[in-house]
Amino acid sequence: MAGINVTLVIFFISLVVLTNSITVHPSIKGKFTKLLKDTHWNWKHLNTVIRPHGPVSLDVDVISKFRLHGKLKSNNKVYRDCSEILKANPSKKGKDAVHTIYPDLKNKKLVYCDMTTDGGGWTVVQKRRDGITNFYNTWNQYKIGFGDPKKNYWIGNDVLHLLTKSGNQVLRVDLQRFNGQKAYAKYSKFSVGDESSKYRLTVSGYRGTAGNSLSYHNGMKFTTKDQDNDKGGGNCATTCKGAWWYKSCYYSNLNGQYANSAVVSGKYLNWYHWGNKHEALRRTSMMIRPLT
Ligand SMILES: [Ca+2]
Repeated sequence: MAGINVTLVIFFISLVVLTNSITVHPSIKGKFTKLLKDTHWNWKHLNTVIRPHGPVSLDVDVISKFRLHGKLKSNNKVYRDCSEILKANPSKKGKDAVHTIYPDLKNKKLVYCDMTTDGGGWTVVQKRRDGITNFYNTWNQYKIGFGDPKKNYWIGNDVLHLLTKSGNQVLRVDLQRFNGQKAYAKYSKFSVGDESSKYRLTVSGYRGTAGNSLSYHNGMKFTTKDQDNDKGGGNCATTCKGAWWYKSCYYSNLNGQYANSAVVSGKYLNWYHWGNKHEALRRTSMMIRPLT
């Protein structure tokens, strides 16, 4: 008898902020009490608490000692990614900005949305602008993500898996040299496995102007300085000062060390086939959106 599910749809909620939590406005409690009455059970509404961020959950204690779990559908919309945000809000086209997304519809993540490039709706998963953010990080840091979506960041491999597991995601990589030249690479298929697969990369369907420096990494596991899953003798993350789907070792190294000029060396952020050299790049970004 316990664990009865009720879906309560309320289109407008007003929130009153209390000390450590947010409780539902009395108008909702009234609707909920009515719902309980209509079930002909001996319910008595004692408490309603919702979490301030994410899909709203509701706990209600009842006098019969059963516990009732309900769901509130509010007008605080929850979006899985930037493409959903743009679809629901076409006026955001052309306005790149940081947004909150809910890749699993539960946990939030701050990301940068590119609403301009190639029609917009892109969720940026990697961005390098300058050298202030360290990318020579551990497995766990790459797992959860790090940095600042406004500047330099890695979205996190768990979220990358959640966003791409449906198998219909397009990847776009944008690159800029220190002399200002730009190029891009687009892949019609991009997905990253879960942690048990070591975030294995699946990528195909290249087109673009930068050259295809990612297909070499197709099928590879992710490697960090503290977890060697590559095909090379040593640890490629240590050798190349980054973290990537290294093989032995790379044709792309977008999480490599940041240089302040176009130096040529294997440890910097690089997309080899753009010029066929290990020239350090000034700016990079990787972003995804569903194939349409
Ligand atoms: Ca190795």
